[in-house]
This record gives sequence, C-alpha cells and structure tokens, in this order.
Amino acid sequence: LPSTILGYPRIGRKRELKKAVESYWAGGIDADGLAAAEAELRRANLARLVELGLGADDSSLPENSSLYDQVLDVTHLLGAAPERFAGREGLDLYFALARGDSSVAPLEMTKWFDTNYHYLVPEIGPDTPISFANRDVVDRFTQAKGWGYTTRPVIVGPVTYLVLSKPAGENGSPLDRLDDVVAAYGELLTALAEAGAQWVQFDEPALVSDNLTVPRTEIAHLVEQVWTGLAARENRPNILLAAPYGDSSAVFPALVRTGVEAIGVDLDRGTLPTPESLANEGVSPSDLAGRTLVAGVVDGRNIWATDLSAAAEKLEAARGLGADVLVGTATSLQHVPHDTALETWDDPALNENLHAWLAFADQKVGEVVLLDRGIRTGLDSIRAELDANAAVLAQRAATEGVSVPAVRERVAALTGADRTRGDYAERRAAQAARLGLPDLPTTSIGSFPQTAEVRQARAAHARGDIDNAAYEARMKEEIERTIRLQEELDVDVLVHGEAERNDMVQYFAELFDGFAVTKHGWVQSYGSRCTRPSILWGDVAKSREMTVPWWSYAQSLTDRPVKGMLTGPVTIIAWSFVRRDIPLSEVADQIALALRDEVAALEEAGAAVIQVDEPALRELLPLDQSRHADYLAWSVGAFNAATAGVEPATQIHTHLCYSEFGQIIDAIAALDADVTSIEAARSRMEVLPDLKEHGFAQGVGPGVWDIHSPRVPSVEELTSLLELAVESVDPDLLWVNPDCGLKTRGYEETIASLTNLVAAAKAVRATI
Ligand code: THG
Ligand code: ZN
Repeated sequence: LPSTILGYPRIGRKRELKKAVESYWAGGIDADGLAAAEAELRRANLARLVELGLGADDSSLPENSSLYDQVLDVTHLLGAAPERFAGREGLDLYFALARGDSSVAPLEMTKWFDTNYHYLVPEIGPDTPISFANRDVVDRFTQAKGWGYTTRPVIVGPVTYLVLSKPAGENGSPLDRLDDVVAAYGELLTALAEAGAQWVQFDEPALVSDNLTVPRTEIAHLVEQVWTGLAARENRPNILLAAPYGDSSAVFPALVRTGVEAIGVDLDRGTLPTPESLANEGVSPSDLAGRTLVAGVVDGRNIWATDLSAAAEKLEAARGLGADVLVGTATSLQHVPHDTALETWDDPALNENLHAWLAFADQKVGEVVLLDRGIRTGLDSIRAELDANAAVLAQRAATEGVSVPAVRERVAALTGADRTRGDYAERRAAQAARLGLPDLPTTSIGSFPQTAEVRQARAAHARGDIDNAAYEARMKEEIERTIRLQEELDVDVLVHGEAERNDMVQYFAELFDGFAVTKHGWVQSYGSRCTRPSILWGDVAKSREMTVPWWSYAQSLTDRPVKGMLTGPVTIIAWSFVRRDIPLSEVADQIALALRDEVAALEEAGAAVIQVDEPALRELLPLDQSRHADYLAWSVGAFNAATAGVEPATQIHTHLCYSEFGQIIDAIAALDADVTSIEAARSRMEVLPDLKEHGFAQGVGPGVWDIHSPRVPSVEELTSLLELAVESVDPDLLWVNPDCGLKTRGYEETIASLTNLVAAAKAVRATI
C-alpha cells in the first residue's frame, strides 16, 4: 500500500451529487439516470485523484462514495432496515431510511463524532435482519476496475457501526448483534477478494471517543476481538484498520494485536504511543515489522496548509515504532471542500494570501504526495517545498490582521466582572417592569420562512443585478410583512425574521473583521445538504454596522418588543473553519468581544430583548472526557463576555438546538441567560423535570412546536405540552415558542402553527 488519503469529498466540485440526488427525488431523473450521474462523479473523482498524484492501480484511491451517508450504506449493506420499512427495496428503501416517505418516519440523524457531518442512526434489535444483503461496495469496486482503477473500498467498521446504533425496541443492546454483523463483514471480505480488491479500509472511530454509551476500553476490547477474527480469515484483501478523529495512542496496542496488515492513526488530533508504553503492553518493534502504519499527518477537517516540516518530524517519529510508515490524512477529507482553485477573493492581497495559506481536499492530496516523496527519497529531495511552506507560514504570522494588537489587548484585559451580569432576581424584576409581558409570553426563535423571492433577491444582489438600495427595500418589505403577521397573530415578543441573512454564521462572517467566505467551498452536512463554512483567518473585531439598522427598522413598525438577534461565539466557531495558531478559547473571546459591541449597539438603539443563539454549544464538546471541563469553561466564558455588558433591565435570551442536556446542564445554567429556548416537543417536555431537579430557575422556552416536520400541531396538542411544562416550570418563567427557527418552513404551515401556539398559550394562561 502506498501513501493515501482516508477518503475524498463526494458531493462533487459543483455539487453534482446533490443535484443528481435531488433531481431523482423530484422525479427529474429516474434510477438509471441517478446511477449514471453517480458513476460519472465517481469516475471524475478517481481521475482527479490520479491527476493529483495518487496511483491508479495500487489501492491508494479510497472508494468512499455514497448516495447519502456512509453509516446508512452499512445499514443497507446489512439489510438492517427496521420493521416499519417492510415492503420497500433498493433505492426506495435506501432513501426511505434516509428521509422517510408518505407512510414511514426516517431513521434519526445525529452528528458524526465532533464534526459537522450528520449520519443516520441505525436501529438494531434482536429481530433486525442482518446479512450480507447488498453488493454495492463490490459493484463499485468492479466498475472502477473496468475504468482502469484499483480502488480501496472504505467502510465503517462493525464495532463503530453498532456502537453508533440505537436499540430497536425495548430489549437489549445493538452490540448483542455483533456476531451477525461480523459474519456479514466476513462475507463482504470474501466477495471483495473475489472481485480482485487488494486492500480494503475499515474505519473504527468509536475507538477514540469517550462520548459514547459504551466505554472506550470496552470498544478497544471489541475491536481487538472482532478484527483478530476477521484478519484470521482466508481469501480476503489486505486490511487497513483506521482510527480517525482523535487520539488512538491508548488503544494502539489493541490495533497491533489484531494482526491486520495496516493501521491508520490520526496524528493531527492524536499522538503515537511511545516505544516504552508499547513495551509495557507487550508490543515490541518486531511485532510491527512488516506491518504498515498510515500516519495521518495531514488534517482532514480543517483547511489550513499543513506545516510540512512538523509533519515530516511526526513521520520520522512514527518510524521509530518499527512499522513501515506511509503518509496519510488524519480523517477522510469529506469534511473539507474540493479545491481552493475554484475560489477568487475580491481583495487581491487576501486572495493571494488565502491561496497560499489554505489547503482544501485537492491541495491536501498534493501534500500527501509530496511528503510521500520526502519519506521515500529523503527530505532533501523536497527541501525546496519544505522551505517554501515554512516561508508561507512565517508570512502568514506576519500578515496584517492576523494579530491585531488592540484585539489582543482587549481580550487580555477581560476580567471576571466583564463576564458577570449580577443578581438574577434584580434583573428579573427590572425586566418584568420594563417589558410588561403576560404570563407564558409567546415568541419565535428568530428566522421566518425564507421565501423563494427573498432568496432570488439575495442572489440578484450578489450578482449585481439589483443595487444596494433595491435590495434593502426588498428586505424591508419582507421585515414589515413579518412584523405585521406576528402582530396579527398576537405574538408577544417579535422577531424581524432575518430575511437579510443567508446563514446565521456566514452573515456575521461577512461583516466581522478576520473572516473570509467562499463561493464554492461546499461541505456535505447531511445527505444532499451542504454548508459553506466561513474561514476565520485573523483577529476578529466589529468594524461595521451590522444588525442595528434592520432591528431599528423592525422596531419602528411596532409597539411590541422586537428581539435583537445574534449568533454566539461557540456556534460561529463550530460552523467555520477556524485558525489554529492561537487557542480556540482566545478566538472565542475575540468573537465574544465583537459581539459584545453589537449587543451594546442594540441596547443603545433601544432593544429590550437581545438573543444570542448557541445551537452548537453541545457540538464542540470534546470527544475526550478529560477535556470537557476546560471546554465548558471557555465556551461559557465567551458567551458571558458577549452578553454580560447589558443593563439589568435588558433581557438576554439564548437558543440551543437540542434537548440532550445531560453532560452540559451546569454549563447551560452558567450561561446565565434570562431566557433559554430549547428543543422539547419531540421528547414531550422530558427535559423540564431534569432542569428543575438541577435547580435551574431562570426563564425557559421549551419548544412546543417541532418545526423539523411539516406537520401543524393542534391547539389541543400544544396545550397538553404546556400543561406538562407548568408542572415543572414556574409560569412566571415559562415562555411559549417553536423549538427552532422557521427558515426551512413554508408560510402556510407557519401561520397555522403559530395561530395554534398563541391560542394554546392563551388557554393555559387563563388557567393560572
Ligand atoms: N449553518 C451553518 N452550519 C450549520 C448549520 C447552519 N451546521 C450544522 C447545521 N446547521 C446543519 N444543518 C443544515 C441544514 C440545512 C442546510 C445545511 C445544513 C441547507 N443547505 C442548503 C443546501 O444544501 O441546499 C444550502 C444553504 C445555502 O444556500 O447556504 O439547507 O444552519 N453555517
Ligand atoms: Zn434551533
């Protein structure tokens, strides 16, 4: 096996996969059309990788394509569909599992480790069918072989698959089915060998996470057992067993003991064990002789050019363990966009800098190929490239905007007092007097439906087809419509609807100093859905007018309070590609201070309620438990720095996009927001008793309308949820709202649902 990458973006340089899949769903192309488009994209990606320097026939080409999701692909491979999908097969079944259909709810979706990618959660119970049921992996290999490529299929490993599954039904754990899954993988190995595969890659990232229901030591034990068994099979391809997404040093001996031919480790987030620690586990250099170590020295999920000298040092250290060392990526490159060459930034200096500083997937392949040359023919043979890379890193550090003294000083001067709002009881009284709201006040989370017209206006503005004044007029029309609608519906605290925002992070990234945005930098978020993460390259500050004019316009239209709406520091970080030359905690404080300025500007303009959303607070929680406390301290501290500058009578809201609080309930209390809105409808307010037990006694808005579904909730249903809520929450502290923003909903269902929501609030209000 030569040097390689663990996976390549599959959405396509021009989002070809997204377009093909969505066209198939819409009836624009049929199954053959989709298969043809998918094959063409796969072939183009393979051709591109060979053009970039990977070998066509030496198994260095990863085959990690998927029509929707790599975990769903395993469910499909195993035929492990829950009972409710009975009667469906092939593509219909595959997409029904992903998205549901007219009569069945889809699999649940959740985050893939600490990335922004989401996978479909398998439901595995004692009766779930499990076999080697689908040959797509083999067929793709064979098809590529026909094109002249010997690929290396990439498949999520059996232990990770089951650890990420949830139980179907009441009884047992998905891991009870491990033997059945392993048997199916065994058959897959045979089928791949028969098709001529030389190598196959299995990813077992569960090895590096503490955030799972199964303890890490148990996962390591299972991986060792399963892979020792699979490695002992005859008639199979060579196996690359990868432990991406974090530190596998503690489980490395278990990987060695499996006997697989190659091990892949993440040396970006993780480290290698020392020869001494290996010796303590009874692993000696001779155990590694003749084995391959794919050293993941090129980061797979951020977009900065690799420090090649540092990478070369890691490779050198890896050789000390006794294995044959190859260059690899730390994770699949599916988390980064395709190619920086597709981008042009308007500012010529920034354009030149970013092209030098950034490495998207194609540039990372180039780095792997270069480092491979370095370890094969000696570092001197790539000395010129190493020197040029060092010069770029030095140039970046010295570039204006990367380190802004005023920003650094301001962060350094932050005190505990700057992060403290003062007594809640006093704030509560002052806010009650200022706002004069009824019990159970109604509000919404922030965005209103983004109509096709709004999107078209934004696109026309971006193209230069309409000027600033016309665009502004168009947005103001939309804001007025949104305000009038909420008044008609008799909502108590209004929002302006965010028509002017494309995305809640990109909007701020376009306005703050220190960020760049991309035009083509799409990254798959789930299925056909993509985001373009912003690039945080420099020190962050606010130097432009941002949300105040829009808010002021909205507030000028009504006597009811309109919320100022901002996105919090952790969420901005979580959904951007962030610089790594300073600690995240410092980046967070910089963003916090920029937001603090905006909070102050809103307050100065008269906003009585300001919401700072942190939907991603939970997302960035490290996989490694030992790092939780530090993370929660800086993330909460940043939120506090952004919001604690306001008067007691100014009400701070926050919104969190999930309901699983377990690990972070204390952190949520420490945010010290006056009102926190959360997801609660789907779990029937389950979270509220927990909050109460924890002594959380500030305003809370448990979402009563699940906006993730197009269904309009009835007044009765909403009323019953609110009746449940008042059992745990003082009616004086209870807010009534949907469980997330309405951007993705249509107007018709929004009006119907908000009408019912207000009616339910009034009904329950009358009973207290
Ligand atoms: N903004 C950003 N990042 C995010 C989210 C976000 N990451 C996590 C979470 N939300 C992911 N969820 C979604 C939901 C919808 C879409 C993408 C990610 C989506 N994307 C459009 C598409 O692919 O067609 C493109 C949107 C666009 O034009 O910008 O619908 O909210 N930053
Ligand atoms: Zn939300």
